[in-house]
Amino acid sequence: MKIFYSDNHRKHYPPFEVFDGGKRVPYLENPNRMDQILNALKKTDWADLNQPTDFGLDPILAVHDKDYIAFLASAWTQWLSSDPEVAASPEQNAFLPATFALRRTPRVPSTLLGKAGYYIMDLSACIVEATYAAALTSAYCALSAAEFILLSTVNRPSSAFALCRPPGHHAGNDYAGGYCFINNAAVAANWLSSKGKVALLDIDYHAGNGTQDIFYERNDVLTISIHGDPDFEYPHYIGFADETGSGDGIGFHRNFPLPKGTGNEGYLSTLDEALNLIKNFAPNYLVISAGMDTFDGDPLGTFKVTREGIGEIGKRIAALHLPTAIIMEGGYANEALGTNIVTLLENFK
Ligand code: SP5
Ligand code: ZN
Repeated sequence: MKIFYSDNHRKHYPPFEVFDGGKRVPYLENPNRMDQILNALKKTDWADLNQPTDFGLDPILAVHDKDYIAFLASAWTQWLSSDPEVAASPEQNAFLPATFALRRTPRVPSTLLGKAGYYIMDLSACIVEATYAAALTSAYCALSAAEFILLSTVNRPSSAFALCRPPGHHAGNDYAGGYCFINNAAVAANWLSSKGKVALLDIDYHAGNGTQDIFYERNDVLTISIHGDPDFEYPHYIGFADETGSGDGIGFHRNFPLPKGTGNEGYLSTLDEALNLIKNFAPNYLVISAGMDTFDGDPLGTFKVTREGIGEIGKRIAALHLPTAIIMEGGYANEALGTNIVTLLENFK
């Protein structure tokens, strides 16, 4: 199986994030996640690791606001030169606002911190020097996987895995959040949408709010997310069952919020509903936002999906026999992450 990965993410390693209650904790979305996955993939005889192609900025700007991308590109440098304390020990710092734009208006502030509260939705999208380059390369991994499934005509519907870090599904057109800066899966799905109908299924534990926002008024990309009910879980304000699209997009977004403690049985019966919607839509291409934080024991999740459950999820998605780009999202039980990803991907090789 074609896998697209780059080491460019490594220096994107903020020294902390902030949890509920103002608790400063080590950054859970860390480079070790990739090492766990790489080690497990290298033990298989089917993982074919490739560097991503540079697609330039156009496919990114087709999904993201240009002023937001310019903000991401320059935020760290500006932050560094704005404060001597940061300049004195940059490695102990991360760029984060403390004030957020509640129900914002279209007016973008002119100052760095004003922009930060406008473009960032929470305290886990920390920006450091290497963040923008890492986010761009991560999107190129997703685009490379999309290009591979588009071009490969050999042996039946093909699939490819984009080992993306940072993840993407919480990033919207003009905002970062939840460890995400550029929405890799949305960039890939939008790129594919010029070649055919696309379905994007998000199986990360958290609602794919960024993806939902980006495609909400479109009917050429069906977006579906299965996740912890936002009534109790991050991102809290979006991802409810009655949000089904607007304008031309009515009926082309679906959310499946599930209760705390959801296990294999509850998850798989919901997955079957989602897969039926995809079958009825009859897409040419499938993009999967593949978060592994539904796994029992994930430090950010409450679900009880087991390794066997993840295998079954992979099997049922693969049974659609669609060209499929699998995009890495979350998953923080690092010691199980490699095995879980291999268990998912085995169904697509
Ligand atoms: C890509 C992805 O999975 N992003 C998830 C970001 C979630 N950030 C929310 C942090 C809320 C912390 N709650 C701590 C609960 C620990 N039991
Ligand atoms: Zn997640």
